[in-house]
Amino acid sequence: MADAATETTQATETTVVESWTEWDPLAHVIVGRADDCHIPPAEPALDAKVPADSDMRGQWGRRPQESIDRANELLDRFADQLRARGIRVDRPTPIDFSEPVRTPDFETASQFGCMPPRDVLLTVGREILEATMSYRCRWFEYLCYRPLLQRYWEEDPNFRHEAAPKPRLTDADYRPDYLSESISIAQRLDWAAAKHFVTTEEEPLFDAADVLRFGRDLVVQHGFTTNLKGIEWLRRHFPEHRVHAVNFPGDPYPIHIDATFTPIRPGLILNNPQRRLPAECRGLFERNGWEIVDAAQPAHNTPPPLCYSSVWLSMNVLVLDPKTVCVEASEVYQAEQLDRLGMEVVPVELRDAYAFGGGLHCCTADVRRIGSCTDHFPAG
Ligand code: DAV
Repeated sequence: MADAATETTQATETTVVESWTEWDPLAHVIVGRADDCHIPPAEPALDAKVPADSDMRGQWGRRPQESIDRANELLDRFADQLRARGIRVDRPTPIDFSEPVRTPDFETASQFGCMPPRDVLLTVGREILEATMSYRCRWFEYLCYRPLLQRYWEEDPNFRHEAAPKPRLTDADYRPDYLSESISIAQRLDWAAAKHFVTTEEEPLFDAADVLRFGRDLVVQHGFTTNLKGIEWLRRHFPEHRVHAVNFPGDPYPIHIDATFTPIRPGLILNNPQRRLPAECRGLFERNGWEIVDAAQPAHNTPPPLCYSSVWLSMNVLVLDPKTVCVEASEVYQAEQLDRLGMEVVPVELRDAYAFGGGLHCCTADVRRIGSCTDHFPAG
């Protein structure tokens, strides 16, 4: 628990929403909650992500209470660790995820949760943008963040609260060939290399966790959860930014960029060695002297039970400032590598919360990092 003095300081602190990068000094952040988290019923985009042999195939419903309590214990402790470093931490307000989602276009029997705010909220400068999302079960997830966003809007006269157009998510958004239960990994890799993803180009779709912020530049993953129209929508929405589409052919389930490509500080990016950035996307980084290094191997051979994410959550780290990074406590190889690269490593226990939506980067969303809109790629 944060002590009373810390709480008081934080409560009286002026709210400023502003964050331009993944690494500027973190001052204010949202940390998700595991409350009431559900395994959602089958739907096209979600099914495409669940491997044929996964323990999640065919089951859905509320997650066991002990696992929810354990995940919340870890998330609360992480929030306290950040507060102890002087970072202001806010938490979302869960809605009833057992409620179905029903719109004129589709219906699904339950929702998901609000552990990973990173998937939903994209902070770019003085704006927080609610992503379209691409899963039906996540249609209403933004509601969990509305109490906070409303408060920021009232407290910070420069805060721009934006929401991307809600997508219709009819069957036309999803490719039927991904519905088969027996797609081989080789087939998936061929499709990923050909940029044949589960989402079609019916309408703009993006999850916020497919976007990385590098000051004036935004790097966006084209994959299952973000389509080319979603990237084009971001380009038109942020006319002062350069928006770069990237894809990672080695990933059979390309959702979210944050276990694949992880900027650590200006000039340094970790890249998943099984999902290397292809040559045609490397120019921007090479011309500007950025180093892209293979991330260390994960410490685990398998993800925890009932988890959507891969073992590469090892590289889903949260940078606190260009010299300090939070790494999951059991990910010893990733910690060693970052230490060797000159970072101070802060271990944070989170593995038992992975199943609720990801790692340290996923379970947070920036409200404020101290910095400005810098051009980190002056050579274009
Ligand atoms: O490797 O399973 C996880 C990303 C979660 N935001 C993976 C990607």
